[in-house]
Amino acid sequence: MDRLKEKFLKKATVEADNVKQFIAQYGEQKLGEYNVAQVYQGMRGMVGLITETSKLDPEEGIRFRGYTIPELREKLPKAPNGTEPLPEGIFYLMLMGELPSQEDVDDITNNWARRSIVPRHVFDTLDSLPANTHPMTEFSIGAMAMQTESLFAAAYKKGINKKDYWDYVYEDSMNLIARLPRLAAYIYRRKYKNNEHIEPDPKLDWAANLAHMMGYDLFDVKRLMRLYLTIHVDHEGGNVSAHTTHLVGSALSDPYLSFAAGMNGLAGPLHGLANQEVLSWIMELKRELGGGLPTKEQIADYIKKTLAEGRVVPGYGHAVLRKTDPRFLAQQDFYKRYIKHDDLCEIVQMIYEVAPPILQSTGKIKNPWPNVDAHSGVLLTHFGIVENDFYTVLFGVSRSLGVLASLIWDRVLGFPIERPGSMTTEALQKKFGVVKAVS
Ligand code: CMX
Repeated sequence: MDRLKEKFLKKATVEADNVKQFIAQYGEQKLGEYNVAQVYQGMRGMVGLITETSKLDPEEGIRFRGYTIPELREKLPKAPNGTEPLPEGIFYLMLMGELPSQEDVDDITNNWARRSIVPRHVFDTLDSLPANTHPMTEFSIGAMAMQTESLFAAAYKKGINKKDYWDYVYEDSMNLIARLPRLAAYIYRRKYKNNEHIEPDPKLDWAANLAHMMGYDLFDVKRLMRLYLTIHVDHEGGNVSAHTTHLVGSALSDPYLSFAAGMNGLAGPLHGLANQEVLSWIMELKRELGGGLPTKEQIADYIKKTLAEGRVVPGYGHAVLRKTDPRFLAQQDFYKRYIKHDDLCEIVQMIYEVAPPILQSTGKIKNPWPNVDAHSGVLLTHFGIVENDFYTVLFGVSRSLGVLASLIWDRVLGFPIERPGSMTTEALQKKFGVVKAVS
């Protein structure tokens, strides 16, 4: 048994017992009321899930096991000479509920390096796809192709005790996480770099190795990749990618199937694909104005035109947040600290000043502030990663850490198959005594 798994088992045994007792004692207590609009409008604000790894506050933003992003940038272990956290550390925090030591993080780096070999047939599957396949489709197919390796599926077929589900889900999750950088880099190099691939470097940490296999060995790119893969990991349980992974996993579909399903949700333009959309939208703005830095007035006109065309302003708004996303602020800080001047990053700053009042003036957008996707693409572009339809894959590599840590906990806590109730409009109207006019 690996070191992390041994420590996790001790913690999980205590916590599973705690939850069991809590349900037995408080199971009948009421949690609140919800209304008809919430049922029709995406279940906003209805608590219907337990997610242990992180919690989102509308005003303050995300906390991972109680820690904010600025706290984690300071407290989580770093690579030698590094200034940004290693994503291995936030995985440990989400899984174990406590900050890792440097030894804990190094142990995970080595653990994932040992598990990182991607089977050949996964590359063959990707090679059979047409060149115009979207990288997110390839990423999801790649994760699905790896499902042949699922220890959970194999064990379930043989017959395993419910008590042991978590063990196989842990193994599958660790293997999948370990292999995702190689999968992502393969997709990148196949599509944009003449199908010329770069072997992993077993001495590098998880994020730096991804940058390396994509073809970026500069210290600055590795630093950005570590921050990027740390801040995108998790956003409590109700967002589409986390919720989908959890939902599909509740049917005891193995981690490969569950994660791929989550990634299909992340690939939507209202969710993770917004990072691709932001860059396209900014480039379209630049093209329309003939290049160079736009003025604030030009940006304002462009935003108004976007809204008038019935499109969304990508990178702005959020279903839960009601303030600027701290993940946006972490990236803004990265820009100010390490890059200092870049035209596209300056445009992002100008949009930040101009967009909120315009969005607010529509009277319907509940959160006029930027989310994580408003900034990420311009930082990657600064370092030469200009292929914006690849950006959501990087988001997906990071998101694996949160959704799979949660999936392990789902099985430890013995959560059942998810199956909320639904109603027809007719039944609901009848409940409230609505009489339909006869046409
Ligand atoms: N631009 C234009 N209109 C927007 C908007 C935006 N950025 N954000 C919200 N709206 C609109 C909604 O489309 C909705 O319009 P209708 O009433 O006509 O349907 C109205 O404002 C109210 O929406 P809301 O309650 O404020 O927002 P939702 O919770 O429904 O949606 C989100 C949240 C993120 C999907 C939405 O803000 C949006 O589409 N933003 C742009 C896409 C984006 O950046 N997504 C990334 C989110 C972060 C992530 O998951 O990666």
